[in-house]
Amino acid sequence: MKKKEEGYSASDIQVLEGLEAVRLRPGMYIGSTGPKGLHHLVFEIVDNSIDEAVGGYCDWIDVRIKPDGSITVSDNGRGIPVDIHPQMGLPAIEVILTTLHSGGKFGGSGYNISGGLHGVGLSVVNALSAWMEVIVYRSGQTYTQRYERGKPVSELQNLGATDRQGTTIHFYPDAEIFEETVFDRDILIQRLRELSYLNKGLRILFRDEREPEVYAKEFSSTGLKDFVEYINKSKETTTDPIYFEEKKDDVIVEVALQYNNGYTENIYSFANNIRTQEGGTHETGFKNALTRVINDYAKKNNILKENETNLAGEDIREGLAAIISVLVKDPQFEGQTKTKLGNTYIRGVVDAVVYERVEDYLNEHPAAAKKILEKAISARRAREAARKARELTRRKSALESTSLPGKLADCSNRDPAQSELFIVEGDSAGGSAKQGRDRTYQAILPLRGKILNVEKSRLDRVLSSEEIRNLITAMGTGIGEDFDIKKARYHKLFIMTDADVDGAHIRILLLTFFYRYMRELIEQGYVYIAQPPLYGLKRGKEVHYFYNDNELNAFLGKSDKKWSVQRYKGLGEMDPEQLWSTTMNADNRTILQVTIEDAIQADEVFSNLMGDNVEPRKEFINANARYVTNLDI
Ligand code: 0RA
Repeated sequence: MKKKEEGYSASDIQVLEGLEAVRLRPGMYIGSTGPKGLHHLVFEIVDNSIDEAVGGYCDWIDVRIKPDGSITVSDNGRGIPVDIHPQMGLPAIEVILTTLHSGGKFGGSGYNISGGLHGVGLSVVNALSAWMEVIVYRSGQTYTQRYERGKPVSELQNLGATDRQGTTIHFYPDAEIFEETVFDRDILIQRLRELSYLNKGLRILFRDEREPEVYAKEFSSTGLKDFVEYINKSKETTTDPIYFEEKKDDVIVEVALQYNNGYTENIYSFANNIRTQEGGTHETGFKNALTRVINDYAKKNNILKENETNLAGEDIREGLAAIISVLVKDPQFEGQTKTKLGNTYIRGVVDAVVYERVEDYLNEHPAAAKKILEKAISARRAREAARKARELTRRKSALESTSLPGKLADCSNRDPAQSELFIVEGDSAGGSAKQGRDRTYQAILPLRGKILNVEKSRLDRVLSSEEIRNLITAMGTGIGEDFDIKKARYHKLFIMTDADVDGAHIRILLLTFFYRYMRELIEQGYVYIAQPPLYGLKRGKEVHYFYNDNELNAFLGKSDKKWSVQRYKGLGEMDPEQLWSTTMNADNRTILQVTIEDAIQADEVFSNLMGDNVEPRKEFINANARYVTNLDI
């Protein structure tokens, strides 16, 4: 091809500069070079296949981790075009794989994924791969080409006739770029399951071929109805799923909702298949319509008297699980984590669809309507009781505002910027921490573990617990509308819990509490998770501490000596000196700062803890504990 004879043309140089920029600043394109960025490579390619499916060109996608740890993503879509691109004089596929396009893609469904970290394009994955091979089945022919670190190392070859159609992309991430190149099967599976629910009729196949015994899974769903049932699987449901899909003004709106007898709301919203964690106009439209339509129904049917005040949205959403998925031509993603849908016209579109379809449902299912209303009315009663209790504590704390909780061992320094508060699980660990600390700048507040009985209680109730009130007074900021970060008595706040399920539980509760009532603490980076060691190795006077299994095994693998190994199940097993030297001493401790994303995650986990069956809940805590332990900072 021309490259050989003419050297680099201007457009070639631009191309190489583009991909070089990606390799120089990978974080700008995929968020991070940690595990999150690594898995994002796979999702980026899968998103392209999904786009073919949304456009109606493809009905299966196959994702594999190959025995060597590389990834293949195959689909039966139209195949990436291979004809010569008129301006560039290169096959279109080579242009697509070597040029940075901003957002908008050629072809596809028209509902492009272009927000957040998504939509950066195949060329970014190519640039960050040690190698990539593409196979295209198109117009009865098979084509292939190989790239290394983003550059073609072979020409596009025709391998001959085929009756297949579609694309296979095979790649290995570049170890020069990523901290680690080992894929986590569960992360891939979670997103593939979600994508399968979001795209009904699409088959998604997954294989992990790294072990001799291959792990294979197939996802195929009838859509959001299955999704909402999956979310409610550990709950006792009180209605059947309500499901509808409608296209209005070029927007495709799809909704499923189902009530359970729990106390939380679980709303998951998506725009163009991307999870909108921070909500946005589609979620607002849904909530507004639901509140109006249920109040209107209640008044019309005399369940609420004409002069009675309306039910609040939060009353109507107690025990609600719902999925809202929209496809939008020009999605605008906003917010701190770029996961908030911003297009204002979407609110009205979703509102109109939801009002009409839920109204029809209520009229046709009076028994279900009655149950929904009974639940909302009892939620309102509980909310009003909680408000009275809160006002009481507010007045009480105003009276006692100068007195700090008796359990708090405060520090002597009065400068908040230099002061730290350790919230410690259990009185015995609290005692060790009090003895071990540097009392000039470290304060200790022990929490009795079991007060924080998250299950089956609304967060309002948690708020009325004495332990939580102690925490609020110790921080000095107030909560909710009264919150004032300038009054914070400490600028570092450490959550220090045991390395077991109860500890994870308490951590999730505290993060949820901070997220909902003291969010700015997290936004300002005041909140941390202390990292006590998991193991201590002893031999005579020599001691080594390890913070995870990998570190321990690496050390034991290199050691020819005999060590006595202690696994610390709780903080209480460490004496004050150990706790100080391993976990609290600012000169050598490891600390993890909590990000707003971690807190959102914890808030979701918290919501799921409220299930009614104990077993699934335990599994859930175990499976999700990592969200609040392995913080990606
Ligand atoms: C550009 C244009 C067209 C399709 C694609 C790219 C495409 C990309 C990927 C990535 C994985 N699978 C894919 N399938 C298709 C439109 C092609 C046309 O108009 O025929």
